[in-house]
Amino acid sequence: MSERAKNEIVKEKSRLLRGGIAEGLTHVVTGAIDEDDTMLLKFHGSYMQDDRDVRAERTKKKLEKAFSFMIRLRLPGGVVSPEQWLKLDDIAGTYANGTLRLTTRATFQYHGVIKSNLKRTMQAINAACIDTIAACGDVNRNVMSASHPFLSKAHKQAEELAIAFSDHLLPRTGAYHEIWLDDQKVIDTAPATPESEPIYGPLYLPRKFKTVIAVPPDNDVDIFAHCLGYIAIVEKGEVVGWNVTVGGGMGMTHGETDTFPRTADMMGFCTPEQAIDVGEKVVTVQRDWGNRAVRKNARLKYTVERVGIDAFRAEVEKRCGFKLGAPRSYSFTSTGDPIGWRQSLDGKAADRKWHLTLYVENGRVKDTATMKLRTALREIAQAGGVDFVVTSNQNLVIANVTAKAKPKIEALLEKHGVVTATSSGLRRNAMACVALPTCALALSESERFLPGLVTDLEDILDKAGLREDDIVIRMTGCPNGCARPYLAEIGFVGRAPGLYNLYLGAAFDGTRLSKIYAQDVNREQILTLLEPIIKRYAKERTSGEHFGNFVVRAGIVAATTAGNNFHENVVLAKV
Ligand code: SRM
Ligand code: SF4
Repeated sequence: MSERAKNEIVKEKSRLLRGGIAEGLTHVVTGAIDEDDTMLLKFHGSYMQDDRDVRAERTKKKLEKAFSFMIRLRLPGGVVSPEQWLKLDDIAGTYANGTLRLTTRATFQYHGVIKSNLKRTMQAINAACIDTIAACGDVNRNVMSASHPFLSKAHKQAEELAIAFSDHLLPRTGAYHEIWLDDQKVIDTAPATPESEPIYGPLYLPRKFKTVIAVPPDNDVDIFAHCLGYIAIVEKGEVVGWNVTVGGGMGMTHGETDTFPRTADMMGFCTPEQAIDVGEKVVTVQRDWGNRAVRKNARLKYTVERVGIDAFRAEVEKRCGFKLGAPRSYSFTSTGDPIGWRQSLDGKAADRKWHLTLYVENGRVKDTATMKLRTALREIAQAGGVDFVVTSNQNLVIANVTAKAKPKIEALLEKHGVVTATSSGLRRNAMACVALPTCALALSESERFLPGLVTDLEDILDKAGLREDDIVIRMTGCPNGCARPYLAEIGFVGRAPGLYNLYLGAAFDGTRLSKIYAQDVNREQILTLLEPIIKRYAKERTSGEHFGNFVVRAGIVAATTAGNNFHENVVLAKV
């Protein structure tokens, strides 16, 4: 590994993530910032983008691209108070494009913030006692935990670990506070010893690093898609320890078989007291062993694939100074969110609070002519007395509702045309990444395309009598996998405008990846290909058999095994 990836040099020269960001913000002749600084900006939670809908027209007119910035919040555990909701909503209207975007990693994104408003927006976010530090970049990013922290004591413990681990791995540089907050400490994220990075070192990690925490039987966080995962082992309502997984990830590049999605390996069991230490050591092993020469192979999944789980575990144990236990038994049932009302599991029945999981199409909180979701949520926040929780499926939980307040919330949602049920089991389990017009890497539409395709598929499901069946469907506008499409029973990955690769056969509980079934298919071809499979599924499935398991059993696609042979045994359908 003699040569280093360009990002490594940018990080090294950055003076702990400062670079020229502060100065670049003052240049008024351009809406952009310097290329090296765009890399560093990610560590501060923001990406420079341009509106791709108008890119060609502006190029023709010899105008600069329509630059703006996406901002992602760090929100471990995903909970915001009504007061915070109101502030976040204000920011969406004042500085962003009038929408809040709930992400597949259970936080918020703003789109369309122009350079001259970037600092003000960062300050407004921090004034809501939320920050954006390390929401992106080569660091431990936002930590996701099971979507219902208020459901039981164990769920709360998962949220607490998410917050503690996220805080423990925050970069210690003072750059963030210096650039965005003029060194004003709004919340306690400012470092005690600003100018050293005791865990990361000056080069931070070779690549992004993602941590999640699951509470079985729900695998809503898609534990096997992430670098580091903790699975709660619960006895008598308490977490007695965590099974630890390492080496999952989704991203790949079309046509490059040395890049691939991978499900995480089980590394072992640790006690609650050991959890943060074990996670920190996983991070430091990846810091030292990760590939800093070839960025496309720099994620932890490639390190684990290269050295093997036994060698990786041995190094983590050596650094911890203790051995991990054998993994305890657990089982997952699904990766989706149970849409609708749900009551806390702990406590006396009469005292248990209610939680409403709202399906938010592709996570976009906005007002339309028929459905005023943003207004409804604003009014619910104004009334107070609830919490909001962003889920890892881009949905939103209105949490901690009393039995008395329940009908009021329902009435408010109804008043603004917000439907609390989904039109089908397919839509309930649908997710699409942002893609066009903001994502620089999008090869095709996703968020703006999937809802219509689901409507078309609903007609086919209707004919097969499957409208209410839960089937996981996900789409991304490129192979990076932001909506975890390779863990969907039906997955689409963008190839070019209007064309997608179709993947089938992932397990409903998130334990097995899919396989490619057809390449470069358009909307019509997708429907033609899926109709007979859906009909066959309706006729031939065994009791309780999920779609992904059926297509593997029926030999429509081969199974991707635990060995992650994603690119092997592929037989493409003829179109
Ligand atoms: Fe992602 C890059 C959006 C979850 C894998 N992702 C991007 C960027 C920032 C494009 C870019 O680099 O210029 C996208 C911004 C689009 C926009 O306009 O907002 C983007 N990713 C998203 C979000 C917003 C999708 C969504 O619709 O919700 C999700 C934000 C999560 C968050 O809150 O932190 C999002 N991205 C994911 C996930 C899912 C997950 O983590 O559970 C993955 C797959 C898991 C994984 O990391 O392996 C994912 N995003 C990527 C990759 C591929 C990484 C790789 O290993 O190859 C990229 C590209 C990159 O890093 O070079 C990427
Ligand atoms: Fe953009 Fe690709 Fe991620 Fe979709 S999957 S948001 S197109 S990077």
